[in-house]
Amino acid sequence: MCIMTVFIYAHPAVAQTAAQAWLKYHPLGKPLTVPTRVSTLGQSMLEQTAALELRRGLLSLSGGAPLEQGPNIILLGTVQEMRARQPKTTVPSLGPDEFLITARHGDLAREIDIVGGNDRAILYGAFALLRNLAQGIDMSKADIREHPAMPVRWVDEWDNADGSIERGYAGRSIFFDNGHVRDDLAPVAEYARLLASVGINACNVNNVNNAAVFLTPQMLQGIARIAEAMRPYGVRVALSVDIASPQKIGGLSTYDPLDPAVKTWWSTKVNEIYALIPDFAGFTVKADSEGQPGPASFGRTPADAANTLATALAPHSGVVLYRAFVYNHHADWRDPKADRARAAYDIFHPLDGKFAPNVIIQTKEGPIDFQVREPVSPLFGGLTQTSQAMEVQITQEYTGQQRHLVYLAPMWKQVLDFDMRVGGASTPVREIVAGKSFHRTLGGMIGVAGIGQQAWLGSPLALANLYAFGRLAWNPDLTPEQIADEWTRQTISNNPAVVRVVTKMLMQSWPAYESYTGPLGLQTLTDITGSHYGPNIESSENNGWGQWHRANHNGLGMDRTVATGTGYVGQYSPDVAKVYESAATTPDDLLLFFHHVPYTWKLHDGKTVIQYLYDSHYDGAAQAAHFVDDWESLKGRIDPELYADMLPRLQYQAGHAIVWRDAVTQFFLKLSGIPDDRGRAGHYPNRLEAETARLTGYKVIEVNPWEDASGGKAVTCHDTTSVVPDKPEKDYGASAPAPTCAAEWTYNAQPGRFNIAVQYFDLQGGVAKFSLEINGQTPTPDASWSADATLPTSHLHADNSTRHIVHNVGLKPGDKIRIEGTPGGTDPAALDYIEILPATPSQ
Ligand code: GCV
Repeated sequence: MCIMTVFIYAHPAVAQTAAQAWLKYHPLGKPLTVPTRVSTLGQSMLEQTAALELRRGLLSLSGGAPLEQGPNIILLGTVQEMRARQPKTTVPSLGPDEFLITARHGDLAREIDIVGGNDRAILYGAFALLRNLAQGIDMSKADIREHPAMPVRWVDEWDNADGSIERGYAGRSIFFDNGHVRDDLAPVAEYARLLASVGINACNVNNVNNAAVFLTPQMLQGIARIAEAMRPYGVRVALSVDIASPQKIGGLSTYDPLDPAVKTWWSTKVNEIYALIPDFAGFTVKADSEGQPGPASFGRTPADAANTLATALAPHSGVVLYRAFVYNHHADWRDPKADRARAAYDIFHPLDGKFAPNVIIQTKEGPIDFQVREPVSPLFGGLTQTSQAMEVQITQEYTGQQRHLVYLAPMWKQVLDFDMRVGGASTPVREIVAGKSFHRTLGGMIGVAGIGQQAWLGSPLALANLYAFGRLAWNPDLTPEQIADEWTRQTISNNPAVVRVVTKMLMQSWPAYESYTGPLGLQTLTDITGSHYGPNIESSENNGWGQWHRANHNGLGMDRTVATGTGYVGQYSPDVAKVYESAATTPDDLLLFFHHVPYTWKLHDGKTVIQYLYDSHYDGAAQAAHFVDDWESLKGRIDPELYADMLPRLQYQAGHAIVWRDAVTQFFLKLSGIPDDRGRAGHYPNRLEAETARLTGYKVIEVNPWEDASGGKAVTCHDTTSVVPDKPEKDYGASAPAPTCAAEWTYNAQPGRFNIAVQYFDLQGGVAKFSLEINGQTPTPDASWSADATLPTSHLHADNSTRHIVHNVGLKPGDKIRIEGTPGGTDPAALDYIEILPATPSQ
């Protein structure tokens, strides 16, 4: 028997650390309920990592108290090692990644055993013990046995070799820069710690688009360094591959997956990879999709392509994650039978049973593309002889891009719990992807993470999504509330009042976002051909991308029924199809995904669709404003830096929710011609439009799309009268002095104290400056500000429409309210309106 005790622990000096996320280990302020001497029975790398992590965590949780030297220990080992040490004790057999945490109390010593079914399970057990301790849970009588629900628990990064990240909102890549793997991979190791702490076991490091360069010998050397940085945490590296690589980088004249030379090329390449990275996890493939090459060019199927790769990987136990995200993005929008939602099932269902055993079909949770709400992809029920994985998006491409608080676990959980009723039996998605329903050995969950150099996901609360993804992939029976509670306790505070507020905010955030961006199954009403961020309702129509909502003067929604529509509903099992085929039985939150109905269609509670659209947008925006109040209630009770970091983000969100609300309600008011019962849509009594002000220098312009500005118009401090989409505005850089423009109104209502909300456009390419004066005087310190945010789209658009509030300003009839705007760079200091609101103190 050999008990190894390692005393030395060196803290790596890393700029970006796991402590910026949930591995903070705040001192508990009370004695720990476990021993703090940590010993290992074996010498494997993962066992040693587990010991180091425990020492590091215990030291921090105990507030720096020296670790014990006495007889009490936490003992780590595999099942075999524990059995050898304690022949008289029964140590149960454990599966891969399964662990036990058991407390024993002898006469002379206390002991916590962490036993793993393999080395990695010991690390998972160590993190589980720390997770519990960090939440203040008494572990002195620990008796925990856990195993992951599914074998494949991967994150995918969409990082490009140049260091940019597709759909990433947290700065540049931690892996790549300028065509190479970065020299400093310390943040990669920190990322692996984070991933391992929630049981994620592989990371695909590159974008599914334009992947060929990642298989060059020079790049593979770098990938091997990434694998080395992640290996101590049991996180294996995978790569996205371009199916045309044999031609693009291999010099072959074809990439036909059935061509013998192509097959040999892949086998040789795979052998080269495994010589460098013996624990390489496998390949992810995006083919015949959104311009990526694929087997269809040779009349071959996805199974032909996947199996060629799988054959090359099989001798090394590697897997192929072949994405079902294959569709025609040049669909005919005039064809009422065309339907992008059908594509995955139409293409992959006929291939069921034709894939090699180490192929997993990776299907996005819904049939379109990570919209704020979609039904569950019918393909989960359509592959019973093929392993499957569900792909979700942690990076918030269509859900607010981390500028909006949107906790996605409740959405993922609904999908996991959805019963596909295959063969009329209970087959929830969580059991299908775990491989249980159809007895598959592989399966799992993939999260598109999008982490970058800016504090991992850019916004602190967005990290709850990365955490929740790992926890659900480990145990899909956890509830989103439980996960939010765990995350908050580890990240922010164990104070029950704080936990209550943060958990409530997280839980309310997805419903809120849905209600102001795309309720009733309309999908996110965003700029489909552009940023995927702000509203642009018609952008999804009249093009081949297929994210159609079919809104016209009479009604809206897409008819996907078998009887009269695209037939998509028929892809579900009969039990599910029966519910969706009829508008009367379809749940309201998916009504418009499945049915085209008149605006006056009555929902289940009797409210009309149009009135629901108005109400939900006003309620959602009000909810976003409440998040600010909720957060303000935490002042003095949480870390001041976190408080100060999050507050302006939530204030921004509250303003942008109003932009969304007004765009969608104005749009449908005009299209339907049916007024809002409550008189709100299109009526803004406290608003003074910039185009009605006395303007000095400012010019009135039409905003495109019109609904992105109040009344469709704005003013811009440029000598142009129109704005060319996505072309930079005139540059007022160093050479030309920026003019200052002004908009002035005379106040004409009740005297009193007010907040003045200024709605302006914060464009890229420079920092415009604004100031507000009352009768020539600056009323408050917050009356001057800079438009210095980084927002999408280089022309006036709801993407960059931003609200600044000047608080608690005294006004009386006859007062002159003046806004001065000074362009900076290509930002023309454009203004939409001001709004006079009841006063609140500034924070
Ligand atoms: C990586 C959506 C995104 C694309 C992404 C694609 C995919 O279309 O907008 O950026 O490409 O999904 O999942 O492949």
